[in-house]
Amino acid sequence: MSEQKGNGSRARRALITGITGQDGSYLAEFLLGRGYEVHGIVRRASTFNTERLDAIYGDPHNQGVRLSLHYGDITDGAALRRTLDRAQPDEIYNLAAQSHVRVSFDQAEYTADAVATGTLRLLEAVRDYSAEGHAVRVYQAGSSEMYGARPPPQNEKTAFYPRSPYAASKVAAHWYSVNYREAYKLFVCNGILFNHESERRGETFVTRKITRALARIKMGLQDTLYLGNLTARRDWGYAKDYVEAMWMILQQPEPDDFVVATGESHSVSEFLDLAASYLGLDWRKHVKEDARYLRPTEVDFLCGDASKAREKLGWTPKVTFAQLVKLMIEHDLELAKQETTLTKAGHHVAQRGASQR
Ligand code: NDP
Ligand code: GDR
Repeated sequence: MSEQKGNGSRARRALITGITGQDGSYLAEFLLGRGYEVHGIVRRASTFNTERLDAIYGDPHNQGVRLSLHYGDITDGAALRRTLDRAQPDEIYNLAAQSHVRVSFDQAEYTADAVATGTLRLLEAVRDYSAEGHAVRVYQAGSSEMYGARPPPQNEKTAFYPRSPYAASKVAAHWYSVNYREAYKLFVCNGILFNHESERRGETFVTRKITRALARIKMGLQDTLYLGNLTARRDWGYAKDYVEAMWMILQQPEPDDFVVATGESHSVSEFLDLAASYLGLDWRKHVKEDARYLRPTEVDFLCGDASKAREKLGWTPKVTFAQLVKLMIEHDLELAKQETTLTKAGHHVAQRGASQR
């Protein structure tokens, strides 16, 4: 692919907050593939949290490394400003978030600090960075959760009705972004993305929780999967398709907001049906309800209308629902087989994050 040029003749530079997450890792790969120099903000943790970046991480001591990681946190404004100074980005993708809807009911204040105020902190830093003469474009990771209780199909004209502290915080971040665009003429765009999944999806989100557990059940490594509401409907796409849409949104001549979705919706039980059918399992023999996974207020039915993205960006999803479920099952069956091999050889395999499912 041709190299994108930034200020002068240097390669274009992107800064990604949330680079260690599902989307951040795919976006970093995509941008590196387009010739970008990529900078990412990483939180200090007591364990490694850069697993999703292993394939693209290069030793910074080596020459020609185009991925740089900076310690920081979306709740730390000084570090954000310092990172802007160091990275000198042409494009910023704000993906950092406490992104789990159920957890946002338990950690409401922190969720608001990271998701809503975190976006405001970043926009304030960008406002000053821009005033220093830098031409910069900002992508804000909005969510279909912002529509909450509104009936489908949801598009850019649908009014928001958030149903969780997470969703309310994303609505605030959306409007901060619109306001900074209008008040300071900043190039800020909101992507309103519907659910997107992958083999890198966090294991506490329902799709990955299902594919991990059913594959382990198939291999005889566990017997039961505890879930919450099986009737909720989601518009599920493939994360790799969606990070491309993020980039396309920032390449437009004028800043604007876009819904990104497949236009097809399935219930959690339909996801179970398909995933189990690939494995020849009857999930009803293994799934039990656990009220712990229910939400105080649920979002029942999301189905996006992405006609604006199709018409203006030329974006359409490539991977279908059936292909998505299949690729996740195949990936997690391979993981379960690796666990089986180790177990048979007498090794103890701890189930990761057992208490957080
Ligand atoms: P993940 O949960 O996989 O990744 C979230 C990222 O944010 C991680 O890199 C995480 O770091 C980082 N992060 C969390 N808290 C902070 C903080 N305080 N400071 C800095 N970084 C932080 O999310 P996704 O990749 O799935 O989603 C990316 C973004 O898109 C999020 O904003 C999410 O809310 C939004 N979104 C996602 C959709 C989806 O279906 N996936 C749909 C619509 C919107 P760490 O690895 O250290 O935890
Ligand atoms: P969501 O994704 O809330 O849509 O947010 P999640 O996969 O967590 O839930 C989808 C639906 O499945 C139901 N559900 C369960 N969910 C989880 N996590 N665990 C369970 O055991 C379970 N059982 C049933 C839920 O009630 C819900 O209806 C995701 C996140 O990525 C957000 O950051 C993003 O903004 C939105 O997608 C779009």
